[in-house]
Amino acid sequence: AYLYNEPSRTFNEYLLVPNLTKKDSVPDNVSLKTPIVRYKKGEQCPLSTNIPLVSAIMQSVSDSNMAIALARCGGLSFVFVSQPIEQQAEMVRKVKKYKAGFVVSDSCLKPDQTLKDVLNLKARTGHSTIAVTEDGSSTGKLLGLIASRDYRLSRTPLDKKISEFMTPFSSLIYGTEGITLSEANDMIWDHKLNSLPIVNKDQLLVYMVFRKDYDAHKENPLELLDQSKRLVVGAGINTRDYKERVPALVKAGADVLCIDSSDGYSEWQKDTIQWIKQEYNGEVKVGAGNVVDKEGFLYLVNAGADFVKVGIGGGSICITREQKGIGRGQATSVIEVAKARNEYFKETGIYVPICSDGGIVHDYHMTLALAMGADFIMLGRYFARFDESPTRRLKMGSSYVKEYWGEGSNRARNWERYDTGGEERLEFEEGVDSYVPYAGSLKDNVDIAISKMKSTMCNCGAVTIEEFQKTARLTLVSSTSIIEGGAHDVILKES
Ligand code: MZP
Repeated sequence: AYLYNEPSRTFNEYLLVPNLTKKDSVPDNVSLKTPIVRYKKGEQCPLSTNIPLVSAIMQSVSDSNMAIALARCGGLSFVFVSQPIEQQAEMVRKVKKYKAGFVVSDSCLKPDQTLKDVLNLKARTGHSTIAVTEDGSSTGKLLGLIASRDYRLSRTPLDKKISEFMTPFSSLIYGTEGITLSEANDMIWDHKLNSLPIVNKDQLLVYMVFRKDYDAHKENPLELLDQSKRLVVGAGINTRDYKERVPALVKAGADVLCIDSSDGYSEWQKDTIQWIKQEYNGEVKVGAGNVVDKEGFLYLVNAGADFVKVGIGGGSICITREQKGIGRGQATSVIEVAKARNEYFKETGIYVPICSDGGIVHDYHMTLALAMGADFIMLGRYFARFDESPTRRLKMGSSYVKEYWGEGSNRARNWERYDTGGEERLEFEEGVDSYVPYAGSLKDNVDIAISKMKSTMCNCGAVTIEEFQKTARLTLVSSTSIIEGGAHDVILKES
């Protein structure tokens, strides 16, 4: 057997060492935009997200509700695969009903105004809103109005309600054709955001993703409106029924697929990727994994994978290492695969993003994963704790918990994920059924995690993920310095 000389390591064993913080290295200047699928040097990545977080391909994490909430925050969900094909496709369709767009103007609003009228009011009001017109022209009929975060909303209860929904990346349309603005207002006041009414099938009341980096001086809002897109959603697939599942998901509008498996270094994955690439002339994007080393990465990349997912055995609900004795420390896996990704880019001019999957316990682990070279991060436990996850919330003692179970548990029965070509059943469990502490809304938690991430990047003098990956300096920590890192040698006051 080949023996690795160094132990494989986890996120907990590393810290970042600050670099020079320049005066313009401030959180507002940090962009967390990140590529999701492969692209050629000098070309634009065909699919990127505004924050580097994606939700796990799991029954207890990623349904349409989670996908809508996360896409609104600038991330992406992969709807779980361990369900009937039509049911999964329906979840994808549900997410795709929502539109994302990028139009910004500073203006005041009235439902019978044209966009031109609205723009003319800009100077007088100083309000920042987004207007959407039927034909995208400034004289077209006004379809909707979006309040951006900057919109100084405080005068009416509706204003307050709308501002509650805002994230740094999102905005809300609250008008639509066929109804007056005040009617739209009433509807929103009465409904939760995730159940916004569809007042007219053709003119959906839709949610818009507001680009944080929008620059009103450089970009024409009307041009950005023709580019108006629907919310982005991914979907998991397996290496068994892909010939039926993939066409259904593609038809439903999935933007990207990902083969979901605990061990991706297999000929099954190669066959699946190649079938998809041939069948759709290379146009359908598909990620693969999971792998933990250079060999696995290159195998999937050469098979045509659009991104590669990294991690075996590090998931919070995962007992693969205990059951089968395979796996590798997550930090070491990410570092090695990122190195292989960079070498491959240098040799071929093709950049294949990598996703660190599983094992994130603290928010700062996300930042470490990026520094180690991950382009984006997949999380299960993290998202399972929020209102938007599909599982039950229960009271346990004096606190609330949410259910969270692994795809390799008897509860999920996702034998395809652990398939080694044998019988069509889960022969033994590789995951557990558990509870996680309930943590409130996704938006509140993601906002905090993102702000910590940006703050750390500023400490390290980086304002983009690419720059951070290149310049970050990581140090291993001893077990005693981990103790030093928490509050120590003080008597904590009761909170
Ligand atoms: P975590 O964010 O909860 O630590 O890990 C989530 C990841 O664990 C998933 O994205 C998936 O790769 C992996 N997973 C899901 N189910 C199991 C299992 O039952 C598992 N063993 O390991």
